[in-house]
Amino acid sequence: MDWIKKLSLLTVLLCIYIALTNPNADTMRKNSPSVLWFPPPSRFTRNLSSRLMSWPQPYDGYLNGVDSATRDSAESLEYDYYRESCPQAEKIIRETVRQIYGVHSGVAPALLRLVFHDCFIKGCDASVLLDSTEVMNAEKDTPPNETLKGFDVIDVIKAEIEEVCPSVVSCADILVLAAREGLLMAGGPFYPLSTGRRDSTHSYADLATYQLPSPYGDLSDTIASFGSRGFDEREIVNLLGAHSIGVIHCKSFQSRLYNFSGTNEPDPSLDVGFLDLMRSKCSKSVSASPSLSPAPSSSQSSFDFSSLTSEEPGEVMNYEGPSSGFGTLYYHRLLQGKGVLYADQQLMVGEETGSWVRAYASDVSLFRRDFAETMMKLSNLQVLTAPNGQVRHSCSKAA
Ligand code: HEM
Ligand SMILES: *[C@@H]1O[C@H](CO)[C@@H](O)[C@H](O)[C@H]1NC(C)=O
Ligand SMILES: *[C@@H]1O[C@H](CO)[C@@H](O)[C@H](O)[C@H]1NC(C)=O
Ligand SMILES: CC(=O)N[C@H]1CO[C@H](CO)[C@@H](O)[C@@H]1O
Repeated sequence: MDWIKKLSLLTVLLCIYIALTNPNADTMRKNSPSVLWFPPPSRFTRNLSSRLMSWPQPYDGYLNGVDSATRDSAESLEYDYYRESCPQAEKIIRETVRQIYGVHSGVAPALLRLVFHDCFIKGCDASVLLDSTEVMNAEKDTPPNETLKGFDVIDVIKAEIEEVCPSVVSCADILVLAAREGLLMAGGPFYPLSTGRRDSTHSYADLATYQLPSPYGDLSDTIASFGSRGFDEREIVNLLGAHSIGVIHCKSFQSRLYNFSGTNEPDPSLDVGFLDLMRSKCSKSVSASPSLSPAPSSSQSSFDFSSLTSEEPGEVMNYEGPSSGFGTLYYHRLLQGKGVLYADQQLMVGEETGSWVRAYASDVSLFRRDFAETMMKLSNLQVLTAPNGQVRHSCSKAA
């Protein structure tokens, strides 16, 4: 009996060794900034060895509220799926995002938000990237998608990849991988992602209009929206930590300041000092107030992404700067009643969500570990895999 145990232990160790030394797989990258992804304790890592050999697989709890097709598809993703068909793909994505980040740090929040909008509507199938056609209204042309950015970034990456391996790497994979690189550059945690997602042929404008959570949603709305996709309260509080970076434009919170729910009064839950501050940044008529977006970088730069250099006024969320603990200040501000969006501040209304806000505010490494985990889960939501879907040649057009 004993030798059987020893043999299986040896096999396990060998698998771990192979996983860690695979040159194309960036499982534990040595020089990634600050925090390496590592399986956090408790519910995430019941079993480190099986975890290491089966990254693509979601952990328990993932499946709550998600149909079985989803489970099967997420499990048919593969680690380093393009190792033979396009071994350069992940490197091209990483390097392009890094170069762009050097001139436009706004690329990180832009891609992160794009993943959220893609994965929430019919799964991570790049449906958010499609343009409208004569017969189809696209998700990107619906109200919740106003100010979505980063489409041009995806196009640049896709074009570079198409040069070396045409029609092999899906837009859906490019999007989640690029967002991960951007997050890393912005000081966020690393997380491993498996690949093999395929692209949809359709974009779901109706779903995007009604199913994306509203910035004016009550806590119960937010919980319902995320809950139907298998996210619990802890994960909701955690994912909204994405609002640590990027820009929120006046439009998205203006009626909180002047005319909340048609009352002609500000949101009564707003602290008076904070209300004044927000009003000074965001006047009643939006166009008159100054821009608070990060200064657009030099137009001489080789990357001139119009979508990343918005001139509209808004509230910059990354008070912290890229090197400080990504996430902390967002939660501290909620504790002080200074959430920018109504939906953000609502997290303090619930007992359980409120306690997670406190937990993350006081333990940044807990936040980062959970964030790595929830981003994996978000990036694996209802993916399309072969033989379904397609690989687009241009991300904005069905092949
Ligand atoms: C209740 C859920 C959510 C609501 C209501 C919401 C709403 C919004 C709104 C209104 C904006 C500002 C858009 C603008 O004014 O330009 C925004 C920005 C952003 N959201 Fe969310 N969001 C939610 C969840 C998430 C999640 C889950 C993520 C990612 C994991 C995310 C990532 C971002 C990022 C990074 C930005 C900044 C975008 C940029 O600067 O380009 N959000 N969100
Ligand atoms: C660890 O994972 C292996 C493979 O999935 C499984 O056979 C084993 O029972 C697990 N051990 C524990 C303690 O969960
Ligand atoms: C306040 O909002 C309500 C409903 O959205 C609208 O009917 C009303 O005209 C607004 N008041 C002002 C002063 O803009
Ligand atoms: C980035 C983008 O495509 N935004 C679109 C969002 O939807 C509105 C219509 O509601 C379009 O006008 C925007 O162009």
